[in-house]
Formats: sequence, structure tokens, C-alpha cells
Amino acid sequence: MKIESQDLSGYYTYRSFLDNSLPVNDFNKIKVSEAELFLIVQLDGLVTGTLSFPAESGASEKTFMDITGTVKRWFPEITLEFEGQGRPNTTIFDFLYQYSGSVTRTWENGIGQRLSLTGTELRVKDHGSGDQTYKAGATASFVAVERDFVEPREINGVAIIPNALSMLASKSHRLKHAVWHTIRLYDIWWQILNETDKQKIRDLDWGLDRPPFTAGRALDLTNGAGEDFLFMHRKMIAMIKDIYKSEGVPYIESWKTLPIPSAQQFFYSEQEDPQNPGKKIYGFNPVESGYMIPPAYFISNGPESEQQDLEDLKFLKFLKSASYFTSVMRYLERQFKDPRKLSSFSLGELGNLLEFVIHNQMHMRWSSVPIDPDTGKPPINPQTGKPTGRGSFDFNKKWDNPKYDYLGDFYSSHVNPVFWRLHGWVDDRIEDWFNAHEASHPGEIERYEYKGVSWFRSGKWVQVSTPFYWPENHNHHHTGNDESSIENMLKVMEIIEKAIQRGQERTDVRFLARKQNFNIMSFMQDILTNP
Ligand SMILES: [Cu+2]
Repeated sequence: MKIESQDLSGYYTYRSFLDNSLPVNDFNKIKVSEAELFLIVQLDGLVTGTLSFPAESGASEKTFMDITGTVKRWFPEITLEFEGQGRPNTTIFDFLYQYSGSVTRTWENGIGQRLSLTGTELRVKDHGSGDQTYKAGATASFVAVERDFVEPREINGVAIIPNALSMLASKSHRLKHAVWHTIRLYDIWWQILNETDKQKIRDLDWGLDRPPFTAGRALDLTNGAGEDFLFMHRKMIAMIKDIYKSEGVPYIESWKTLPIPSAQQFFYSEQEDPQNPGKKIYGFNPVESGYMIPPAYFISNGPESEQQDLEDLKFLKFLKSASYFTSVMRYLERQFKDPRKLSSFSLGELGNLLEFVIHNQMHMRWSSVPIDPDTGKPPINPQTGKPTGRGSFDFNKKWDNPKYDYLGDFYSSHVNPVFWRLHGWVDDRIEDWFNAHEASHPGEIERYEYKGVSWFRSGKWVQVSTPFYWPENHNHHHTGNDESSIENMLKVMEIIEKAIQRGQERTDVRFLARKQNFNIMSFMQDILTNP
């Protein structure tokens, strides 16, 4: 297996030992240090990161050394050289060490071997004072073992609070989100469903009045479909906000700007050290944590799609790369915050562009390998023996486990803590849009309260007077009609599943969603530069 720069970025447990040539029996006698190593390795070989104490991830307080260096060589094994400097104004300000380490050989027949770096460290200058002086020139050997990615749901203060989580992870909420997005997929609406199917779906109150794509596969920027997207998610945000409010917990903060490629999973903020005036300590800050880019993963859709699945992996790696961020995503973010641009968009245009040119890609960028909550491991495709995801029409109860929060599946994405930060960013763009219009032509957009959320009356810049989110009280004869609506949503999914089976082509909702993301890439630049 070829190891790439992206694979090297992440957290490691770093351990160093004295090079004692005699047996010691007790390894503690040669222990120098244990620490947490965080590395960002870029394509051009730039290495940055931190070495921190104590080694526990998410410890409430840490001291840091900052790391800078380079990849010295890529062949025959990757070798990194970097320097670690204690942070100024902390108890380890005078630490200065050099490190040289290589990626340890991967055994072809090894089972569960972890990526690790082995190498040597050098104390570059004395630190400490008096009889606590540590002399320059001392060396030790080290092993740094890469850690598993820590899911945002596992991080204190990043995880969604229990009451909100159980609402979001319920079958009814999962189905609402899944049905809502699935019928809007281009292939589903325009190619797979026939008129009879569509009528049946309409009879179940889930008809799609405004598909986001035209029959010709272009984004429809004229019909207001984007308003449905923005309204529906604003409504979801309002629902979860209410639960936070009733619990007296401050609601999840949206991303003010998109997290940079080197974002850490555990972020530490500088504070005054109460014990040592003038010195700094670093405290764990959950608001800025949980935004690291999870590693890419392979999803097997079957033996006949092996090639396509590998292409998908390549594309996923691209979406997760630092260069995608710097060359595409950051550029798009600027466009979506630019008042000049925003004041020329209708609300529908804004929603449709946000959904398809940046929001979908954000979902994939921050997505982590989907797991089967029963095993904690990716489900295995029985035909290929390789990892796969939840089947799009598999509504087994196990997928309702809150641990199933894969950002790349409509059935689960909203259960992931990152979803709410990401959608907060999307939702904030609506306010930017309104302010941009107010600034350039005041009074042309009228705000009002619609179904409990702040919205906009239809007019020059707003096409739709009743944006769609999901059917309300379909069955008026029952109270607490959760069950009947679950039934209806399962019926809609069954209609879609049958329609897919009728076709010759191998298809899956996940596959169609992904395909749609890729197609978008080709023309998005064009739309944004020539509005
Ligand atoms: Cu959504």
C-alpha cells in the first residue's frame, strides 16, 4: 500500500526512550517522554504540527511545542525532519528539539499494523536551570504510532446534547431528511421515477413542486427550488435550537469561516496561567474542536463497479485535500460572502448554488468512513469482501443508532455534530444575502415570520410563497401521527426503490448523489464567475 502525504497527517502517540545498550527489564527505566504528536504533512513536503503534554487526547490542559519541518525524502521510505520549539511564555518555552523519523515498513502479511514513525530526537539547547538543567546534545530514539480518527460525537462539548440527539436519530427524523433529499436527486426525479410513481408520491404529500435541476441536468436557478433547501434546513435548525434552549444549553456555534486544512480535532486556547503570573497555559476549547478532515475511505458498491468506486475514492481524496480548499473552497466561500455578488442573487439562486456547489462538497470533505453501529466497523459488501455503506433502502433498526451519523448519507448526516456547524454556515449566508440586498436597494425584500422561522415574503427576489419542508399532519384522524408519517415515508422510499429496480443500470441513491456532486464540479466555476 502506497502511503501519501495525506495519510501522514493526524494524531500520533509519541514515545521516546534512552538508547541504553544494556538490558533494563523495566522499560520505565529508559522512558524519556510520552506525548501527543499532531502532524500536518502537505503535498509539497511542508510539515507542521504540535507535540503536546500530556499525551491524552482532549486533556483539559496541555503544554505545547510547535513543529516545523519538511519531508526530507519520499523514497525508499518517507523521512521527515522537524524541529520542536516550546511555546513562548509557557513552562517549556526553552525546549528546542530536533526530530528525524521515517515511516516504518508495512508488512504485507501484517494484521492490523498501524502506521508509525520511528526515529531519533536531539536536544538542541540546554533547558531548565540549576540542578534541573538538561544538557544540549542528549539523544533518544522514538516511535510515534498513528491514532484512530476521533469522531466528533466522541468529543466532550462537540457532541450533540442527548435530548437533541435522540430526536435527530429517530426513524421519523431520519426519514424526513432522507426522503426530502432523495426525491430531489436529478436522476431520481427526472430519469428513474415515471409519471405513475410521481403521482403516488404526490398522493403521499411528498410531491416535488420545484426540482432543483432542469430536465437537461442544469441547476434550475429560476424556479425557487433553492428556497426549499434553505427554508427546510432553517426549520431543522429551529427545531434543534428549541431543544438546546429548553435545556438551557447554548446552541452549537456555526462556522464563521470554513475550517482551514490544518484544523485540529482538539483545539486549545491560550489563557493566563493562574499559578505563574505572566505565563500562558492552553485549555481545551470545544467550540473550535472537531473540524479535522477525516481520512478518505473506500466504498465498494459491488464487483462490477470496482473501477467507478476507485474513481470515487480519488475524487473523495481530492475533496479532502488542502489544495481543494485553497484553490476552490476558499474561493467559493469568498463569493458567497461577497455583498456585490449576493445582492444580484435571488433567494432561490442563492440556495441552489449553496446546496450544489459548496454544501454537498462540505459534507463529503468532513465525512468519515461509515460504520455499522453494531460492530463499530464499516459494513462489508458480501460480494467483494470490501467495506461498503448502508444500503440506501435498508431501514433496519440498527441504523437508527445515534452512532450512525455518516455525513455522506441523507439518512444520517444530520445526526453528526459537524452537520450543524456546517449548516449554520450555510444558514448565515441567508442573512448576508438579506443584508447585501438591503445595502444596495433597501426595502426590496420584506421579512416576516413563516411557520415559526424568520423568512421572506415572495417578491422581486423571492419566488416561492410557501417553501416546502415536509408534509404536516397528513393524517388528521390521528393525534401524534408520527407512525403514520413514518409509514408514508417508507412508502415513498419503496416507490423509489422499485423504480430503481425496474431500470437496467446498477444504481443506488448513494451512487447517484455522489455522481451528482461530481457533475456539478464541472460547471460551478462558470456559474459563479458569470452570474
Ligand atoms: Cu440536508
